[in-house]
Amino acid sequence: MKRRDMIIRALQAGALLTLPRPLQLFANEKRNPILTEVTGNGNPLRFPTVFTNGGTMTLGLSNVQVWPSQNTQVIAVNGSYPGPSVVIEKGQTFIANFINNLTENATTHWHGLSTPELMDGHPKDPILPGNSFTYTFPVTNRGGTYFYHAHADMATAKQVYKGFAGFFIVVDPSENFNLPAGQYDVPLCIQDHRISDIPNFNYNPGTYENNWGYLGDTVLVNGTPDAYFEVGRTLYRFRLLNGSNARVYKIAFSDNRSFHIIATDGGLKDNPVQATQFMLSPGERVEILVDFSSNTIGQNVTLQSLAFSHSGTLPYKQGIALDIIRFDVVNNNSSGGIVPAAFNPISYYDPANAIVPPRTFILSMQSQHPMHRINGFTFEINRIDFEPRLHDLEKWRIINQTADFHPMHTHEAQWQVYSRNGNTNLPPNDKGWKDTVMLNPGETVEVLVKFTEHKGIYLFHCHNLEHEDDGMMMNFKILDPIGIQQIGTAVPETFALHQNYPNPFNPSTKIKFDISTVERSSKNVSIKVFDVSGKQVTDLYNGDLNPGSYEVDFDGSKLSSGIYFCRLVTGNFSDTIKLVLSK
Ligand SMILES: [Cu+2]
Repeated sequence: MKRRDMIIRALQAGALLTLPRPLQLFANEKRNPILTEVTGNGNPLRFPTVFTNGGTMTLGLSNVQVWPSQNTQVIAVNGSYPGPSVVIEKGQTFIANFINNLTENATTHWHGLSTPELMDGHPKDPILPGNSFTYTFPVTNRGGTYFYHAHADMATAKQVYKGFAGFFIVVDPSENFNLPAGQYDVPLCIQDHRISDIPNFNYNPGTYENNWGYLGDTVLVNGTPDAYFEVGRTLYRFRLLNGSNARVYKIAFSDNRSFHIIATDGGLKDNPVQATQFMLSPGERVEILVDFSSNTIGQNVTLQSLAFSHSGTLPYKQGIALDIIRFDVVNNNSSGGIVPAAFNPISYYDPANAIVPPRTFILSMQSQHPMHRINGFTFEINRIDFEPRLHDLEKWRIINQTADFHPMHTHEAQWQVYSRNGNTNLPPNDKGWKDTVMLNPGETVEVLVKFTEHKGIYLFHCHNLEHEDDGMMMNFKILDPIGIQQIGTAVPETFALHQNYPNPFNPSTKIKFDISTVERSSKNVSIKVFDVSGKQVTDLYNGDLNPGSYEVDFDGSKLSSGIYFCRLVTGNFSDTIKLVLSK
C-alpha cells in the first residue's frame, strides 16, 4: 500500500469515530490489517469524507487528484469530490449551513427526500454567489440511499458533471435484518467522463449532447477512475447510485453471477429478489447483496455495463459496454451478513382508489430549440403546471414519444411504479418505492403517487440532466384546499361526526369530527360528500389522522342547491350527516 493511501485510510478510520451508532459505513478495510494487492492495475476505490450534521457545506472550485499525479478542477463540497456523504438516522433533523463560493447561482436538491418547499433546492430559490443558506429539515424518509446534487436553473448538468453531488444515506435503526454492515456496506456512485479530456472535466455540450445528453466513455466510481475494491470471500452490500448526467447502465457482473436486489430508490424492498442484471438510469439507486464466498483468493470479478442497442451515434453513445469497478478477492474475512428471507412488507396502492382521470404527461422532442418537452411545454420557472392535492392518490401516465431514454423524477414523494406498456408484471428494480423511473424509447409507464407531507411548489422532470436543463421539467404545486385543521390538543374519548354549521349553508360550511384513540379509528380516514343520487361530489380527506378533534371546510360554491351527504369512514367507524345547500 502506498503511504498516501495509508494516510487516507487512517483518516477514514478516524472519521468513523464521529459517526452515530451503529453506522460504520465507508470504513475501507478498517478491520483488515493484512492486505494483499492482487492484480495491481487501477486505483483503489475512494470514499468521500462523512459530513458532520450541523456543519458547513462550502461549494467551490477545487483542484483534486482524480487521476494519479494530475490535477482536475472540480466543483467540490468542502474540497471533496464527490461531496461528503451525509449519514443520518431517520427522525433526526438534518442541518447544513450551505455556502456558495462559486461565481454563479447554486441550489442543492436532496434527491428522494421529503422536505418543506423552501428546503427542496428548487431553482426559484437560488443561493447567490458569496451567499449562504441553512438547509434544515426533519428526516422522515425510510432508511435508504438518497443523494444530493446541484439544481440551479439551467446549470444543473454542468455543476453535476463537474462534481457537485454526494450521498445522503438514511439509516433506520429499527430495520435490523443482519445485512452486511461497516466495511461490507459499500456505496458506489457511478459517473461517466471522457478519456480524451483527462485530466479535465470539460463541459461543452453541443447539439449532439443537448439532444442525447453529455455522455462519456470511461466510468468513475466515487470519483475513482479504473477503480478496484478488495473484498473478502463473503457477502457484501453495494449501494449503487447512477450519478451520471445522461448515461444508462445495464448492470451485470463479468462472470454473469447472480446477486440479490434488496432496495430501490426509497429503501428496502419487501423481499430480496435474485437477478443477474438490471437497468440503472441517471438518478436511480439500487442496492444489491453480492456473495464472493465461491471465489478463491486471487480471483477478481468486474461490475460492468453490458452493451445494448440505442439510436445515438458513436463515439459518445448510450449502450456501449463499460467496466465500472473490479472486485479483487483477497481474504477469508466474513461480514457475518445474510440474505434475509424478507424485509418489512410494503403496502401497495390500489389503483382503484386513484382519482380519475389519471394525469397524462407526454414526453416529446421538437426539432426547434428548446427541444425537450412535457405536454408540449418547456420549463418556465414561474409557471405552475399542475396542482395535486395532499393525500389524494394519483395515477400518472407518462408517455415517451421519443427515441431516447428519459429517467423521470418527482420531488417530494416516492412513487410506486404500476405498469410498463400496460404490463403490471414489473422487474424487481421497479417494485418498491421509487422517485426516478426510466422510460425506454416509445414506452408508457404508469406510477401511483400520494403527496402526504408538505404543501408548496416542487418539480417533476427528466433526470437526463441535459434534457432537464433544456426544459423537460414542470412545476407542480401541492395544495391543501380543504384546509383540514386540528382543533385544540385534547384527545377525544369517542369517535364522532358532528352536524355541520351553518346548515343550511351558502356557499360554505364547517364540518367537525373527533378521531379517538380506540383501535383503528385513526386509520384510513376518508371524508366524502355525495349528492342525493349517491354520486360522489368531492373527496375532502383520505389518509391516516392522529387522534384529535378536526374541522374541515366544505365549499359548495360550484354546486347547485340541494341536499348532500357527508360520510366519514375510518378503519373501524363510519357516520353520515345531511348537508343542505340553499342558494
Ligand atoms: Cu429525458
